[in-house]
Amino acid sequence: MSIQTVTTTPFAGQLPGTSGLRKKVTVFQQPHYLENFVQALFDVLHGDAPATGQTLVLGGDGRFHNRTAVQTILKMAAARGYAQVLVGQGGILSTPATSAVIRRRGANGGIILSASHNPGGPDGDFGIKYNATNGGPAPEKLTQAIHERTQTLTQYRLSNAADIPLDTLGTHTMDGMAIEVIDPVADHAAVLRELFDFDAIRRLFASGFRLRYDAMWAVGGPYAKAIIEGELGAPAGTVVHAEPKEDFGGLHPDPNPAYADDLIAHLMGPDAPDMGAASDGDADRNMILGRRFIVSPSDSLAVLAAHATQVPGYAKGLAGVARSMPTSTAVDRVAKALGIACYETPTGWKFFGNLLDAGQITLCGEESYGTGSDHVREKDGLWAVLFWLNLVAVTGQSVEQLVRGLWSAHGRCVYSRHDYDGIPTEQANALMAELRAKLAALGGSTVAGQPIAWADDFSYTDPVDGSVSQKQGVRVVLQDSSRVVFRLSGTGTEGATLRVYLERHEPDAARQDIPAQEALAPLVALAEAVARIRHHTGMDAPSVMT
Ligand code: VG1
Ligand code: CO
Repeated sequence: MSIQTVTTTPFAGQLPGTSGLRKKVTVFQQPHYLENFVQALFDVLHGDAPATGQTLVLGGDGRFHNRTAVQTILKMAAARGYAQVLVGQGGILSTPATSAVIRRRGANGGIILSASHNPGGPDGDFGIKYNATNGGPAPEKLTQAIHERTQTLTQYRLSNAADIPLDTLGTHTMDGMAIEVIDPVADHAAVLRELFDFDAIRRLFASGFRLRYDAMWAVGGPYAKAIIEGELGAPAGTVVHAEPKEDFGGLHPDPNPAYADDLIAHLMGPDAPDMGAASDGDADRNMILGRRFIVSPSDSLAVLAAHATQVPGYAKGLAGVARSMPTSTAVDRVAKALGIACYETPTGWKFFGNLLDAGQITLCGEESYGTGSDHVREKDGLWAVLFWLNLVAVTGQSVEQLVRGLWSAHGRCVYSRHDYDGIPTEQANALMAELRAKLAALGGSTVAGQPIAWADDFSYTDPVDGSVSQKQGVRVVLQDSSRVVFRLSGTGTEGATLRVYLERHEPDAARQDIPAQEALAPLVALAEAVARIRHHTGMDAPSVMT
């Protein structure tokens, strides 16, 4: 055995946020930084014991520093006594694919190297997250324990072995630990094949249906190419920007109308395809577009729930559904009509895990372009695209018709999110503190001409394990149930991002085509009046509106 013990000292701030630990690449490049975090993770998972007999899954979204980090973690896993590591070829595994591999191979857990939708490259962001044996993101109790451990670490251990060749499939041994370089697509594809009517989708493409799938130069490319072009017969070139690049071509791999502007241009253009789709850095997010029609992620979740029984994997119906608190109430209305439960959780996929494990929900989603089901324990971009393709194929309706069907049955939840990026942290905290201090007085008052029914700071008690998460977002709800939600992002790496979520229900079909920003203008005025966004941030307008 050639294991070395390295003396180290703690780094401040190794606290995972909404989804893992995210920092600038330059922070992760500091000597001992990644090692400290991984050692803390292993210490929390295994205490003083070696990880005898255990299997770890390892991969990332291919961004800059991915390969270096993979080699380091392999050496640390070997030193920890893991029996086996399953690593994606080229160090690549999308987030949903990692979840699929953990579950199908019965692994004990997995490490995903990704900062998801954050930009990459030497000046960009890097990230690391741990998924447990159910394939889902580590719960808060675990991430908290890891953070505490990072504060007391004095040493870490790693093998002196040479790097492993990652680009070819095969098996290796490192200090007694087996390493298998696996096909990153196979397990995920097997899971998806069981859920959807691939024959119906094949017929759809054969009939001339045109899709443009923008992988945003990120990890979704290889998966979408293999399944949509390879298996489902979509013409070559259906999946664009398909080759994962270390810097995502210098772009934000964030599928929303602001950053996927190239896709929007194609779908709005004269020769627009029938459907557009995009996925993010680690391919867990999805954006869906119809021809000259943008689908709001909250509506997407509601449409999938409403039509789920038309897809083979959900033919028996849904146990229940869940959405993150800021996500629109469109899915609540569908759930009510179906007679199934709808849960409201804090932002972040980790909060769906217990409900999925307990069989209380089948579908879940977030306003941030995330949708998924109990097939894995992560949101899943390709899954959502296949679900939509399957629905279009079997209903004969276009993307737009499916969404309009939702609106005519349940009214339209007009929705938008306004992000204010790069606010100095103290100023963002001051804004939230001032808002929180006002909450008690807001209920029953009238602000900017609008009667407020109630206001609170969202607190969640997990219905399965009873754990409580407080301060999950400030809600200001009007008498007509319109609402504004305020929270600070937990995924950024520079200053703070304020997210303002706006929702208003429009039952009147004649008014459902009013552009969202226009329909929501009174709520924007309300948000400014209660939170004094201009005063605290110095910004006149949001950085991004989705
Ligand atoms: C954002 C989204 C949240 C999502 C998270 C991770 O978090 O709002 O809904 O779960 O990103 O998505 P925050 O704290 O910045 O609002 V991903 O695709 O970046 O892993
Ligand atoms: Co992501």
